[in-house]
Amino acid sequence: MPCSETSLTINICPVFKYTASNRALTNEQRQFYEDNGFIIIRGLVSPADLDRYQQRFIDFCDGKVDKGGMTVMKDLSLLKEGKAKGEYLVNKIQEFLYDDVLFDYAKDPKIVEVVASIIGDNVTAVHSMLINKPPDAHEATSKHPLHQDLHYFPFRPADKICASWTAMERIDEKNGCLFAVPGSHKLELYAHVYPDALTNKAYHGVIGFDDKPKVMMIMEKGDTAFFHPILLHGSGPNLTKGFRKAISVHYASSDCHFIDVKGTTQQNIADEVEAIAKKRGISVDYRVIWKMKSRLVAGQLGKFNEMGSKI
Ligand SMILES: O=C(O)CCC(=O)C(=O)O
Repeated sequence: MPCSETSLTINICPVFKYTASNRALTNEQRQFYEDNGFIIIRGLVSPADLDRYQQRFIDFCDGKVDKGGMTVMKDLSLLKEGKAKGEYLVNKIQEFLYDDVLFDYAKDPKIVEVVASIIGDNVTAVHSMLINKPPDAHEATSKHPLHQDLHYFPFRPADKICASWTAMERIDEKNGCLFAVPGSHKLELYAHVYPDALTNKAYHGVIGFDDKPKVMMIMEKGDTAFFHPILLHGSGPNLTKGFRKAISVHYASSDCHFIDVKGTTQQNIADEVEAIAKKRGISVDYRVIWKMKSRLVAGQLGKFNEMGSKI
C-alpha cells in the first residue's frame, strides 16, 4: 500500500535521514543503516573481479605496472626492519580511480546502486584504496586505529558521503577485520591524532572510546560494508602468516560543497597532506587535491566537481 492517508487507515511511513531511496536497499536495510551507520551486503562483488584487482595490486608492488599518479604506501615497521619487499611490504595503494583495472571496482554497478540508495543519484568517487595487511608487521602498524573518515574530508554534508569496503578474502579477528561502534554516526566529528609513535603515515585516530561496545565485521570474500563517514571504526592487526586485503572507495554526492578546514580539528591532516604534496613539487590547497583525484561514476556533475576558483 502506498504511504497515504485513507478514510479508514493511516499508513505510517518510515522517516529516513541517512539514506536517500529504495533503489537497491529494502526499507529494512535502510533502517539498519539509519540505526547503525553501516550495512554489510553479502557476496556483492564477484570473486573473479577481486582476483583481477589482487593481481593488479601485486603487479604494482612488483613494479611491473607503472604506478602513474597513484600513492604506494609501505608498512612502517617492515620498512624499518628493511627485509620485506613487494606485497610483503606495501600496506596500501591509493588514488586508483584513473587506473583502467581498479576503476572497475569504483564503478561496479552493484556497488554504485547501493551507494546511490544512500547518498542520492549523483555519485562521485572521491577516495580509493586497496589495503593490504602483510604478515609479520608490528601490531602497532598492522592495526588501524579507531577513527572517523570525515576527519579526512573537506566537504559536506556528511550524510551525503559513504564508503564501500569489500573483503578480498575471508577477514575475521585473526587477520584484522573491521570493527565499528554501531550508532556512532550520530555523534560529532572528534579531534584525531597519531595514537602511537609507531603508526603508519596519516593513520590518525581518536583517543578514548575504549569502553564503547564494538561489532566485529566478519566478512567472506566479496562481502561489502557500506558506512557513514562519522562512524567510529578501525581494524585489528593481522596475526596470521597470510595477507589480508580489502578494496575500498569513498563516494560523495556531486552536490556536496567544500569547507575551509583551517582552524578546525581537520587542519592537522590538511597541513600534513599539503606538505606531502609540496615535497612532490605540487603546491596546492587541500580541497583542490580532493577535486583533482575524484571521478564521477553515476548521474551528473555538480558543485563538487567544478574546478577553478569555486572551492
Ligand atoms: O582496511 C582496513 O583495515 C581499515 C580501513 C579503514 O578503516 C580506512 O581506511 O578508513
